Amino acid sequence: MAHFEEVCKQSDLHPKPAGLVLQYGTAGFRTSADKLDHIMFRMGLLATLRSKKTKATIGVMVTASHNPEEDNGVKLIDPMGEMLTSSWEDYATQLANTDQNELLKTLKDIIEKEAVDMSQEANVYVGKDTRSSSASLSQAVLDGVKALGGHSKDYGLVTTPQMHYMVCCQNTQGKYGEATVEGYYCKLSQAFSQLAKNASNRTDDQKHLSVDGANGIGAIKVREMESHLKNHMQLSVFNDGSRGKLNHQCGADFVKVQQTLPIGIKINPGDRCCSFDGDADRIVYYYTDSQGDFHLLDGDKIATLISTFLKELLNEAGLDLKIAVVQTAYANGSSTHYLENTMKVIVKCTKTGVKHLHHAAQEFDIGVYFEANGHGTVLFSDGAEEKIQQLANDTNINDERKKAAFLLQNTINIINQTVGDAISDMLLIEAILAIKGMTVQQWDAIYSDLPNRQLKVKVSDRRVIDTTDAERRAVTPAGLQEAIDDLVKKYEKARSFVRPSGTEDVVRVYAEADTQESADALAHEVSLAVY
Ligand code: NG1
Ligand code: ZN
Repeated sequence: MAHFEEVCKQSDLHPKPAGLVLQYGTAGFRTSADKLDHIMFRMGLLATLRSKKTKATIGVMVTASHNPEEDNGVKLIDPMGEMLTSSWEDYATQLANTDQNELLKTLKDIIEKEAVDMSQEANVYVGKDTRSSSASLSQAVLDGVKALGGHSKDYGLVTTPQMHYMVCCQNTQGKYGEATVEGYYCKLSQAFSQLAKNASNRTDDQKHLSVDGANGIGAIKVREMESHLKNHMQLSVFNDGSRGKLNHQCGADFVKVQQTLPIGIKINPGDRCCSFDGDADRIVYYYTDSQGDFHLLDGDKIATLISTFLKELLNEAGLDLKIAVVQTAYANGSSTHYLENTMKVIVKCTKTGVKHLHHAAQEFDIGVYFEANGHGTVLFSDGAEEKIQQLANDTNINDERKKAAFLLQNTINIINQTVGDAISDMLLIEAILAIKGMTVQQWDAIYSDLPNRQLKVKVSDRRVIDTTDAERRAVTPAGLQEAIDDLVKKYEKARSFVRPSGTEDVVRVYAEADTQESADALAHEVSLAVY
């Protein structure tokens, strides 16, 4: 077939460096940008096949999120805006690693195995972050789509969650919203202004939020969003890419892991601030107190705020819907304790990686999921959305129930249910704080975090560590878990675990304990046990 000849011809322009082996992991492919041209071309091919197979539009996002500017990466987005299904992750890895002269054979194997109808039309949406390498790499994706005869739409610079949103909108025939960046801003800003109506008069100070854009795409997009929010919010955007380097000493990952302010942000004690990561799918909040001490409100605090708000609304609305919070092993022990024992919601722990949390959250009427690093969202089942809709349309209910149903309806609209979204999460958090008349300090005081520490350990082969129980226990190498258990026993309120990173060539160590000194010491001792 003519397309296969074209694939051969074009793939010679995107050659694979000899000996390079990469794996499609939790965050797709991610490595230094100079190794990725052939990967991008081949992911254009794969996205085209996936589109033919699903008879739907598929998304491709070129980004390496919070990694340094020199890196890049790529992720495929499935029809409902979710992460690429696991069985196709293997095809992605096969295609990425096959030698130049075997590419066609590998491609044909996938076509045969999946019985892809090659006469079916294919549509692929492509987006990219602000990295200097992203322009040529996203062009390589477009080349791949074209070589196999697919149609593509280049969204240019967008956040990762915006790309997920576009794909979902397109495949649900506009039911989720309009598949344009403008449509995204309109949907979210309308929901925000409806929610903000329920906040008592806010001062300019209360409307003010400082945003660290990580010198990335989020800074550009939050400014575009702001113009749609009229006078409902006042943003000061720092690290907007005009001077600093992407993710360098700034952004959500830096702030969370270093537990400190990002570079370049000028704030007063008590000011509410947040940081996005490099592709704006994560957000963390923070402030400094009058002593200059830094206070972080991470994904766990965000999940607690959102689930408390939703639980209260469900009570007021008189709706019997099951709400759960999904976390990972990195969730602070205090948050899990508070959610289970004070709020009395179901808490589930899954393996690291958004797709695991997303799937677990789908099992409930309302599933709030957040990684401690600030990646998360809320999922409403179809049944839950219907019940809320019905109640909002019911003319025979009292004003309190009506108001709760209205707030729930607009909460659904402000949330990007396809994936964690810094801009959408920020708007929801701001709306909740405004409606509850809560300061960032009051939010922080809901529970106190256990002091904690995260470390990275470089080992010769991180795959020798295998884990179980949602990554909270190591099964190999022999003796490691016993050594960790012995170290943990030395400290109060302590917990520690190790796991191989899915995105970096390191082993991650996490420890928490009653004091920062103990958490630091435990993390250090456990990292020595990993060698
Ligand atoms: P790894 O490198 O597997 O720990 C990191 C984050 C994940 C997730 C992915 C994808 C931590 C501890 N890990 O995974 O939560 O966000 O990156 O970006 O934050
Ligand atoms: Zn990200």
